[in-house]
Amino acid sequence: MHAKKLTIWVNKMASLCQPDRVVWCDGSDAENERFLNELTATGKAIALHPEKRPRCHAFFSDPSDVARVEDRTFIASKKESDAGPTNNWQPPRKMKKTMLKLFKGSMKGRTMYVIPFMMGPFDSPLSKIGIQLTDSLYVVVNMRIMTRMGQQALDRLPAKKTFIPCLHSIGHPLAPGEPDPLWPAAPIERKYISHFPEKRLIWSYGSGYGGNALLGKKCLALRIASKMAKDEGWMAEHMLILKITNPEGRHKFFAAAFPSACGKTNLAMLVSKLPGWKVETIGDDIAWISLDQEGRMRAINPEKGFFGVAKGTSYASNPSAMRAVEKDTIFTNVAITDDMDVWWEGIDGKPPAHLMDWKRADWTPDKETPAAHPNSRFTTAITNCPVIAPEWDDPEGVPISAILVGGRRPSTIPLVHESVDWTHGVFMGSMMGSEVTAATISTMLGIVRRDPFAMLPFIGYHVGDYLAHWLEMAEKTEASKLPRIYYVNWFRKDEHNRFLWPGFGDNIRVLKWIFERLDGTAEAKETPIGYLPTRNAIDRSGVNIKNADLDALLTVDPAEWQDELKSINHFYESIGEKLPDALTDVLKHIQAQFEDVAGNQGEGS
Ligand code: GTP
Ligand code: SPV
Ligand code: MN
Repeated sequence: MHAKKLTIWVNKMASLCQPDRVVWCDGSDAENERFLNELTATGKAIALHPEKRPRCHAFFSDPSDVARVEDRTFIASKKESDAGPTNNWQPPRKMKKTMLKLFKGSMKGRTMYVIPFMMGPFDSPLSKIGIQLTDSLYVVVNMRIMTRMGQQALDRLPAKKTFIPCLHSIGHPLAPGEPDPLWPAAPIERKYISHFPEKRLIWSYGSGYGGNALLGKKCLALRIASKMAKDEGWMAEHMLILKITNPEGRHKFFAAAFPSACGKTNLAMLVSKLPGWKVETIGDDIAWISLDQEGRMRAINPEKGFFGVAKGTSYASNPSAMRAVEKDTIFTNVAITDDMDVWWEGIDGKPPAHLMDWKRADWTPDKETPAAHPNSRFTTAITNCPVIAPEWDDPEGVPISAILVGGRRPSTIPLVHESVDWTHGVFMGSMMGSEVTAATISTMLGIVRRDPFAMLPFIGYHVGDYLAHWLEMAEKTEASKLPRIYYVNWFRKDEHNRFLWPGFGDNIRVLKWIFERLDGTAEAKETPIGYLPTRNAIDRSGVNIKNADLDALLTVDPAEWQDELKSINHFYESIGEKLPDALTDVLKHIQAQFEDVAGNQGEGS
C-alpha cells in the first residue's frame, strides 16, 4: 500500500522532470564506491591523498552556490498568517505553478536518484521517513553520511505508514551532447527552497549546497518537523545535544540552541580543560524533543552525521572534529595542498607556500582572498567522532536537564545567566540575537539580528505560534521536571575587539557552573535579567583569565540593557498579536527591575 504510493509518486515526478534514467539507492558500500568513482572520473570530486585522508573527497561549488539562501526559501502554507512575518510566504497554488514550470524537464540528460532515508534512530517512535528525489550525485553521497539511508529506511515504510516526499533538482538540464559543468546550479532568481507545511512536502530547485539541497536537514528535520511538532505536541529544534560527566562519574544531558556558525559543533565535541570533566556528543545541529511518560523532556538527534563548518576548525580548537575528518569524509569548498590534503583558514600551522583555493585557482599567502570559503564544510559520520556518547542512537532519546541558548554578541549579554523559571527561559530564547554569519548568503554579515531559539530561518510556521508552543509544552508537565534554561555568550569583546572569553575547551567552566547549579551547589547572584555566577563560582583553575576580564564578562550594564529591551520590544512588535502576552510581561518585569535598582541606588547613596 505505502510502497504503491511511493512508486506512484516516483513515477509521477520522473515524468515531470524527465530524467534519462531512475536509480533507486540502497545505501550500500558498493553503491557508494561506484558513485564516488563516477564523481571523481567526471572531475566533480577530487580524491584526496589515500594515506593522509583515506577515502576522502573534495568538492568545489559554483561561487553563486555556497550557502543557504534565506531570501529564496519559502513557506507555502494555505494562509499567509500561518507563515508569519519571519518567513517568505507564497500561496501554495502559485508556488506549485511556478515550480512545476521549472521542474518540467529539469532532469533531462541526467539521472534521478531515489534516496530513502530515516531521520532518527530506526526504532524510535519519533523517527520519520523521507524520500528524496535528486539529480545530484553530490547530494546522494552526502545524504548517505547525514542520514540513515537506503534499504533499511525503506523497510520501515509499512510500520511508519507514511513518508515525507522531498523533490530536488539542481535546475540544469542537459541537451544532448551539452557538457555538464562541474557544479551545475540555477541562477539565484530561479532558486526556490519551498515547503508545503500542511502537505508535509518539500520542493527544492536550483541549488546543490548544504541545507538547500540535503533536504533531510533544515527542510525536513526543522521546517516541516517544526510544524508537525506543533500539531502533535513535541519540538523540533536547531540544537546540539551533549552528555556531560563530572569527576564523580555522574552525568547529565544538555541541549543548546545557537544560530548557524555560532559554536554548536564545537560545544558538542568539547574537549574539557578541567580535569575529570568530560563531554560526549549526541548531536551537533538538530534535536527532536518530546515529553516521556514521566513528564521529562527527551531528545533524539535525527541526523547520523555532521555537516560542520571547516573554517576555524583545528586540533587546538576542536581536536575531536579534526579526528572525525581524518577518513571517510567529504570536504566542500576547502583549499587543497600540493600533496592532496585539505587546508582552511584557522587550521593548525602556517599557511603553505602554495594551495589550490576553493575556486580551483592557484593560491599563495600574498593573495587577498581566503583560500577556503568561510562557509566551507566537512561531511562526516557521527561514528567517526572519537567522543560520541554511547546513547547517540538510543531510540528513547536522552533526558535533557538544561537548555542553553546563545549567539554572537560582542556586548550586553553576559558570559552566562540562568532563567528564574520556564517562561523567563522562553523569553531568553525569544530575544536571542546574533551577528549574521557566512552560513547564509546575506548582506547583513556581522550585524546583530534577532533569531529566536536560533530558529528564525527554520520555523515552518508563525513565529508567534512557535513561541506559544514553547510555553504550551510546559503546561503538559510539572515545572520541576522541565530543563532549566541558560543564556550563554562566548563572544563578548573588549574595546579592542578582542574576545574576553577563551572559548572552546574552556567553555567547560561554564558547563560546570550549570551542572552544579542544577545540583544546587553553585553560587549565583540575582540580577534584573536572571541569576549570574559570582566571580568565584566560575572555575578558573589551570587558566589565566584576569579578574577584570571575568568582571567584564559578568557585567549587566543598565544602559546597554535599556537599549536591548527597546530593541527586543521592537522585535516583539514586528511579531504582532500572536506573540504570547506572557513574554511581554517578562520584558516589562525586567524593565521594572532595572528601574527599581536605579531608584534604590539613587536613594541609598
Ligand atoms: P552550523 O553548522 O552552521 O549550524 O554551525 P555551528 O553552530 O555548529 O558552529 P560551529 O561549532 O561550527 O562554529 C562556527 C565557528 O565559530 C567556527 O569558526 C568556530 O571556530 C567558532 N567558535 C566555536 N566555538 C567558539 C568559542 O567558544 N569561541 C569562539 N571565539 N569561537 C568559537
Ligand atoms: C546551518 O546553516 O545552520 C547549517 C548548515 O547547519 S546547512 O546545512 O547549510 O543549513
Ligand atoms: Mn545548523
